[in-house]
Amino acid sequence: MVRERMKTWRHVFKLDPNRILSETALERICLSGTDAVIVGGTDGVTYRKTRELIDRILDFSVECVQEVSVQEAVVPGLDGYLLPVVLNAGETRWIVDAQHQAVKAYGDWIPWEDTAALGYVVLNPDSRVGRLTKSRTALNPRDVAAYAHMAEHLYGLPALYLEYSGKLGNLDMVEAAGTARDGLRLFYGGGISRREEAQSMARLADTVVVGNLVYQNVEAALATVRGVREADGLSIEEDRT
Ligand code: 1GP
Repeated sequence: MVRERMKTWRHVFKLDPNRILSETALERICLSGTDAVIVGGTDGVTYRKTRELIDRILDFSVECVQEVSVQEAVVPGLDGYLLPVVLNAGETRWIVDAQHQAVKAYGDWIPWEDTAALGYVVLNPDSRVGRLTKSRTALNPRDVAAYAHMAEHLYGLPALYLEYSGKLGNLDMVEAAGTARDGLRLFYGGGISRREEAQSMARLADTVVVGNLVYQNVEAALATVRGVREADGLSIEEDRT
């Protein structure tokens, strides 16, 4: 079950079907020791592009799940599917309507045991996802803590995802969510560009997500895996490929 497996993820890479990644870079990412690769994006996500990227990732043994933001782009047969639910979205489309349409369209074919919702709180108003969802980002740590309580106790979501996409997050906000949650898994994503940043976030969040850096500096992206392992008191061999 993806709900259970995601509890073991400390570091994940998020790869965007709409961006170009060389074979060498993809291989290094998949062999990096990360716990999983999430395939998903906000712009220009099509079935063809998603399928092509996923087929390339499936050449490796790393766990690969799809984050479904466009229902037409769903690729069958994967390890898992994550459905974002943007808790602070300004439009119901991103909270319930898109999910309703997807479930209506796919009906009985949805592998529920391998499908989980991710409760997003989008915190960067300038990000593409922030603009698209019209998220209410003027939040303080108490707001974020309340979302964590709601996600866990009202909605029974398996995970809350603090999404700073493109910008490094405020540690107080991450800490507030981390303190408020109990069994809920806390994902953090946004703006990680160095090993030390990954390490700091891994001390506050359960799962650290690295996206953009993969396309900017693959060497630095690989170092974030080591940063997260170091936060756990582990070390992995330097990647010299
Ligand atoms: C994006 O949270 C992820 O959905 C990762 O953010 O691209 O800024 O690393 P970055």
